[in-house]
Amino acid sequence: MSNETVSDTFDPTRWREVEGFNFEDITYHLDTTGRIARVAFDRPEVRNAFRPQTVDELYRALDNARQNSKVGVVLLTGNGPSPKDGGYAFCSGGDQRIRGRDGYKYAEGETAETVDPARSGRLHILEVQRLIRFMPKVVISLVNGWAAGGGHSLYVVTDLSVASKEHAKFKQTDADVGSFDAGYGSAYFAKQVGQKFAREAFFLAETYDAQRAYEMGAVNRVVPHAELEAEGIRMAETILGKSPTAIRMLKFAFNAVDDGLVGQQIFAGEATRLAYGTDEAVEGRDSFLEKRDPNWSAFPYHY
Ligand code: S0N
Repeated sequence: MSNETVSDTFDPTRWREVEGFNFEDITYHLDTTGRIARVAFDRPEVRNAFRPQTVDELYRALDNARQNSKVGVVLLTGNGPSPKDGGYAFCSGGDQRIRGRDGYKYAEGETAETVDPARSGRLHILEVQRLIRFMPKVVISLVNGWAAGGGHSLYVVTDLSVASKEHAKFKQTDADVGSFDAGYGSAYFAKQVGQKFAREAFFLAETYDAQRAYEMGAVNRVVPHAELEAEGIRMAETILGKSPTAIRMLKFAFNAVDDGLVGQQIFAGEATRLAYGTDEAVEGRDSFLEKRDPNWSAFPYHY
């Protein structure tokens, strides 16, 4: 496992690269305890814009973290600064250089004729948004620089956000480039900050800074840039001191009210899993397997 520095906020003594992925557009690390994952955009020369490959890699890393039963918290951030001009970015959204007229995103050398529609990943950043939303772990965005367009939507969808005092900048540019995230990126953002500001952010696309984001309740904390990842790790360690089941049920409870039947389904799935652990559910299973009527007499209708 390599632990070379990937970003100016990265402490190489805390992290080990997760082996076996050979990612090009992101980096994926676990901390030395194996309980915190760090996933970072790694295209600082384009302000961490995502191309289809980036989104594929992001999904794979996040899903790996989701399935790792030791990992309880995921930090999502952007590596940097840019070697070209020193600029900082969390993520500047979809890579506009390879955006096709039909909505597909082409890889280098691909054309409308050669692209495989199944691989071109049309709008599949939304699958990443849903993975962040639905994974049973806390996802914390560490906004180290620009959060623009689809990058703005990504920080919105994370559970908690910490912003760099010096470098975090926010700008919802979707409408500038003929794009619109009409789901979590806008409607859920409005739930966080209120309708008036959310509409202003999209309709005017003016830059707002970390302090403004904090005052609106869009980010939880603003910290000096040099302390960004340390603060993320501190928050993660605090969360890891709490009951995994309680944190999971709380996350899904917070989600449920905005996620309709899908939110109810996810919360209910966790409730069912908990119920399976009771003597009552065991009696139901055993009565079926033993081909007898269930005996519910030991189980109260009211506690
Ligand atoms: C981020 C901004 C404000 C930073 O400005 P700054 O610091 O002045 O830097 P620049 O000189 O502008 O940029 C430095 C270099 O980086 C390149 N670059 C920056 N952003 C992108 C980008 N998104 N795509 C490609 N290249 C980018 C610059 O070109 C420059 O390169 P050089 O040095 O070679 O000139 C500023 O950069 C900015 O405004 N960026 C564009 C932000 C933007 O409009 N993003 C796209 C918004 N739309 C989306 O993200 C789509 C949303 C989306 O993906 C989605 C939503 C819902 C459903 C599906 C989807 C989906 O498409 O999958």
